[in-house]
Amino acid sequence: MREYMNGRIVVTQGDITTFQVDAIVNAANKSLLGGGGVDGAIHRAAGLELKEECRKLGGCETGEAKITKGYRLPAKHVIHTVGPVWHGGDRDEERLLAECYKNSLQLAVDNGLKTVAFPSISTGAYGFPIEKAAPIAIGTVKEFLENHPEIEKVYFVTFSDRDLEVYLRTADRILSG
Ligand code: AR6
Repeated sequence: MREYMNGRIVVTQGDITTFQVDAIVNAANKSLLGGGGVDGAIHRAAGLELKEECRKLGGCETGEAKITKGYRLPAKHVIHTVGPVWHGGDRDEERLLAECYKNSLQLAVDNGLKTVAFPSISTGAYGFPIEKAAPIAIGTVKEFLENHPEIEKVYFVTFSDRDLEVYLRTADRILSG
């Protein structure tokens, strides 16, 4: 298993639904009622109670985040965030993606959570290029952690081999300088 660790940030590969952390982040859609990709995997693993709680949340705007319990997941909570759909880069996509990471971590802090695992938000069905998304993800989290010592560990959980390579290269560039 290839992994990169620098301080409180870990880049790794795997199925995020297996992570035993205070919260895993879900790359959801505005309805928060489930879908494909990592969202589908999380809902399948958590069980139907997750959808019942999500139904009460009244959806979520792009860039924002909402929290639920983890139900049958090993993770205690799920933080649901809605990434931007990539339209070419001129619709504020980069700022909105950074907001997803910031608002998810702020919600973790507000709830006293210390370990958080992120998937690569927006880079699947929503089409955000991974080469552009990875530095936003890692750079935004790095900056947040500098101001929030209470978060102990953040995992970037990549799924494909190619995404892992991009994240490893990006982490090396941004974090070990
Ligand atoms: N663990 C970790 N990462 C995963 C897993 C998993 N089990 N499964 C997929 N990925 P996507 P988006 C990776 O499409 O682009 C949904 O239908 C996947 O390889 O899940 O933000 C929602 O309901 C990719 O790298 O999310 C929305 O409608 C990354 O997760 C829409 O897709 C994100 O891909 C959101 O699209």
